Parts: sequence; C-alpha cells; structure tokens
Amino acid sequence: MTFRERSDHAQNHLARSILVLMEQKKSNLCVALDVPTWEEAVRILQEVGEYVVVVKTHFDTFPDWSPARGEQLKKLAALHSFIIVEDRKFGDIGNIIKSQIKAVFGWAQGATMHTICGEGSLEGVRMAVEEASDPSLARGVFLVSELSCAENLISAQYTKKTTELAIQYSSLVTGLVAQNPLLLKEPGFVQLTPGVSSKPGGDNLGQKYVTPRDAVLLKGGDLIVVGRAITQSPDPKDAARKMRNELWNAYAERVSD
Ligand code: BMP
Repeated sequence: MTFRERSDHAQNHLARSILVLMEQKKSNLCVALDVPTWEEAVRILQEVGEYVVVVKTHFDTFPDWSPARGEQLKKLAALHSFIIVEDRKFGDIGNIIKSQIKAVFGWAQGATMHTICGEGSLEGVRMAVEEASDPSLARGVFLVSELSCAENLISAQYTKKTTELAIQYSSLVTGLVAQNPLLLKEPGFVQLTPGVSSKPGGDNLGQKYVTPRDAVLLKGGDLIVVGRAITQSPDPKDAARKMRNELWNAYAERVSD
C-alpha cells in the first residue's frame, strides 16, 4: 500500500498527517537535528527543510534551549512544511510523562517514549494530548520497540508487548521506532527507523548503520532517520537531497512489488 492509501487507515491524527505529507513532499526522510549549536541547527534546517518530512530534535542537547527556540522551530516548520518530533524517549510513570509531554507539545507535534512503565504512561499521554495548548493540532507519540545500537537490552517479548500497547492506544500512537518490519498488520502506523547512513558500519559508541535501501526494503522502515550522514556532511543540502532521492526510490520499489 502507498503512504496515501495507508493514511486512510491511521487512527492517530499525526500518523495521518505524516503519511499524507510524505506523499506530498515525495520524501520519507527524517533528519536528526543533532548539532552542537542553535545557530547551526537553524542553518541546517534552512538548507534541508524542503527535503524532509520530519525534523527530530533532542532539545536538551542545546545548552541555550528556551521556549523562544521552540517558537522559532514552529515558524521554520510552517515555512518548510515539516513536522517536529522531539526524541526525548520519555519513560516515566503516567503522572510525570503527562507533564513532560504536555510541555513538549508546546512546540513539537510528536514525541518518542519508552513503554517500560506500561499502560499508565500511555494514559498520561492521553491527558497530555487532551490538555495540550492547541488541541486542533495533530499530535502523537512514537513508541520505542527496538533500538539500533549494539547489545541493547530490549527483548523480543518487550517488542511484542510494545506492539500490543500501540494497538491498544492506536488513537495516540503515531508509530513505532523499530529495526525490523512491524509485528502488526495495521497499515496506519508509521515505522520510524534510525541507524542509517550511506556507508554501513557504525560509530565508536555502539551505533549500527545500514544503507538507506536496506532500511526501507529489508527493515521495513517508512520514515527513515538520518543524522550525522547529513548534518556532518560538507554540504548538508546536497546530502539531504541525495538521501531523500535514494530513500524515495527504495519506497517506490517497495510499493511497486
Ligand atoms: P545518527 O544518524 O547521527 O547516528 O543519529 C541517529 C539518531 O537517531 C539520533 O538522534 C538517535 O537518538 C536516534 N536513534 C537511534 O540512533 N537509534 C535508535 O534506536 C533510536 C533513535 O531514536
């Protein structure tokens, strides 16, 4: 099924928005905005914004983060038509995650979270969505069901349980962060797959990379997260354009089968 067809099956508003936007922009690229300064972040977004559907942030890595930065991000997102997902990987009890996610929803439409605290944390997300400042905006969470790094502690059972939670809370869950095709058959979820670079291998802290083509065709990724392969390139704009093309061609091949 194409992203457009799948958007009709999405129970979560943000999943629907992402699937529609991917088809509109002909892009399944999510850039990980992992750069040391805010100035660099803004420069990169101005260069790569047109090629990406989602910008994934780690707001707490910017030493001078403030709500004004969030407002600036929102303006850039409107200008270049992308969606902001904060990759904070929240993992606290419902009462805390509710406040954390509500705060992030002031400037991001999506957030990532661990499911280690179970159902209570998703009930917290439900309250955060209901109480968010602009309830008309599409919002949702990505559940971490698998990780790209070597020797991580996620078990097959944890992945299965996380998938079950995604189904149970499908109106709140945009998709899963995963390294393998999802265990569920519902086409309305977005599989977010990091650990991708044009050169397979990894870094010296356990990160593992596959090629863009393998991420889409073997791992089942829908929206592919690329960080340093773009942000540390001598020409981030060109790197993003090439990555977008490569990923989109792989997706076109997948749906033509
Ligand atoms: P890079 O492409 O530079 O390795 O960055 C990968 C990005 O994806 C980082 O922002 C990291 O937090 C995120 N990520 C990951 O690498 N593996 C996962 O399993 C989940 C992630 O969110």
